[in-house]
Amino acid sequence: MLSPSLLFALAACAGGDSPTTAAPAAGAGGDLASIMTERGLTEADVLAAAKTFHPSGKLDDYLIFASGGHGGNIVVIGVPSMRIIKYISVFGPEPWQGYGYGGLGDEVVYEQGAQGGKEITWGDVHHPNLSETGGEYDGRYLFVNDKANARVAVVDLEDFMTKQIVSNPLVMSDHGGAFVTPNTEYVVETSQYAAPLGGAYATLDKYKDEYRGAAVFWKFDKEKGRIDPESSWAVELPPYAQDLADAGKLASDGWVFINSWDTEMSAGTEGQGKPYMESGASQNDMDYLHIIDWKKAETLVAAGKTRVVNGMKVIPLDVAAAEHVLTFVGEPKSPHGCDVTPDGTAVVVGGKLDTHATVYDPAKIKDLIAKGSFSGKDPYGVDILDFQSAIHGQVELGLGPLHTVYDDKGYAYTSVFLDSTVVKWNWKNLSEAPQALGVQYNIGHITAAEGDTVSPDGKYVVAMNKMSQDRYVNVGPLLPQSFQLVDISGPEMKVIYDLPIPLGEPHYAQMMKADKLHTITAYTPPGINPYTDEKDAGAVAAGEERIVRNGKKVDVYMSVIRSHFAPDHIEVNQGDEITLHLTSLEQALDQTHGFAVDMYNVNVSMEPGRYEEITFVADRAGVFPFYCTEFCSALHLEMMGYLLVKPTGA
Ligand code: K7E
Ligand code: CUA
Repeated sequence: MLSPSLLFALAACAGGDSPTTAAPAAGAGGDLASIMTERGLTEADVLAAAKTFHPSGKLDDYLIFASGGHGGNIVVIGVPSMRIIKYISVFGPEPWQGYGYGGLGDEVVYEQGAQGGKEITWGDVHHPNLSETGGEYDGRYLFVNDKANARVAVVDLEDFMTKQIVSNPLVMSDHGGAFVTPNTEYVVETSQYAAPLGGAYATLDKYKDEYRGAAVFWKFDKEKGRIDPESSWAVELPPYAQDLADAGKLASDGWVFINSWDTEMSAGTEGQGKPYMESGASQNDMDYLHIIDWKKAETLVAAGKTRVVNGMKVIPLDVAAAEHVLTFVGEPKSPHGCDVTPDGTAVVVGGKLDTHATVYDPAKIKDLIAKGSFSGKDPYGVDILDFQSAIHGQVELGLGPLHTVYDDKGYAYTSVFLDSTVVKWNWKNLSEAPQALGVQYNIGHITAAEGDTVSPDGKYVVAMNKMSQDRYVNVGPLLPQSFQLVDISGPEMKVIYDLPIPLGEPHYAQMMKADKLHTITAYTPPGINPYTDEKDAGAVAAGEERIVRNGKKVDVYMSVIRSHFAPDHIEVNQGDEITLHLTSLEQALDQTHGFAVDMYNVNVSMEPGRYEEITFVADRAGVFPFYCTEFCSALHLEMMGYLLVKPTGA
């Protein structure tokens, strides 16, 4: 094995501009210097490779949980290798994980995920957030929002499965979510485009009177690992197109900050020749940063100062304004990101149509509210704080600053969209000159190692780029999104890896130390229902397999183990309702089977020890092989059976 110093020496001697000094052609083997020459690699390239390359079997230090955008899923990526390790299906069916093809997961993806009685089978995943304890990622749960259909999902990180989807009963689309308060007391989901609350109807000329936003505080039960909709509540907001949001922590715990960008209350042309929203919503010099005192809101909810809309308790806008549960402060026009610093003493808001990042001071904000020192009121009676009195300062970062993340040394890293840069700057000492790193291209979002906790790690930032025009082989007009791993450990930032993301636009990600996970390798004892975490009443041990017929209802209690299904022969009459109760008797690591019934759109994944249940009507007569879809053993092909559906009248 090459020592690092030898590797760098080789790299150095092969660097420079004179490829002709190259030694013999590298061919299949070759030494480092000749390979560098042949491939046109610089010393910096080789260093980047050494920082990211993982020899087979070496594990990553961090995991990124990235939104899969319109894919409706989560992408799990190792850092620093940038290897994709898993997709977690959330809002749409996914065949390999057997999610949405007849098994128990159908209840989550189709029933819980329904909105207003409509089955919805995709999502626009925006912002994954990990559960926190004391402001640190605790490795237990992951929450994501679906902007398109105003939903929030709960993923259990013991088995990386989506366990719950809650459908927002108030708003039609969300954006500021799913972010958590520092002990995961709440998973917060705030609206994006205003609409009458609860799915009501009103024409656009009633926009100011009847259209509203809302901040929903979903109560999370850490013991059960589920959101408790009964104990959840919301704060009614004006129709200002609320945008990104974040929860205060440490010094600012108890507060939530939400951007907005349509204080003009433009609703587009309205078919009346008014300006399009892009211009209508960009008239005012200032929009409003919403400041919510959620601890005070809790006392109002407890005191019954709410009205119920579509089943959810809502603190009405006038009550929220009068009690200062909701207060505003101006923010430069059309802001986007809203990111609280690790110590909670500042909130950074990105400008979008402004070249600055604005640093708010929550201590000043609290003080102004306590003193009743306001500079005005909005049309809904919400008090507005004086902008200059509420900020620590502003820093010029370039064209289109969006999102901000943090390191362990007091620096902020902001994605600057139009300039295509990551800008590193000191959020305390605003006079220190910012440093920009070009990325490829049009960075939208950004994530940092442990970046949203009270103690970020530094080391890595990932630029989540919207455009990738010349980075990969062209694969047609729909290009992949692109992640670039940035090494921030030294005095200068460096891009050290490019990863294409070809399944949707990732809108955010969080990066957690991998050793915080407590994943299981099997469901123990066999027969655990992953949605109840308990051994299911329908589970069987070896020898208990059976078929129970009750009129037209047939229950099949089946075991699954290398390399057979027992029973492997099921005979029913056309029109019978079949329920298959499947128990994997496996406990060994990685011994997953699949179970698919040909022609019946039935397909589940049987991880070791897992219980699955599939109910369907045998409405098509014929002979239908069922088989294992994972190459699980040398006799995998033999792991099959027959479903015989006898035609009516035969
Ligand atoms: Cu910058 Cu949700 Cu993409 Cu907004 S995040 S779109
Ligand atoms: Cu079990 Cu293939």
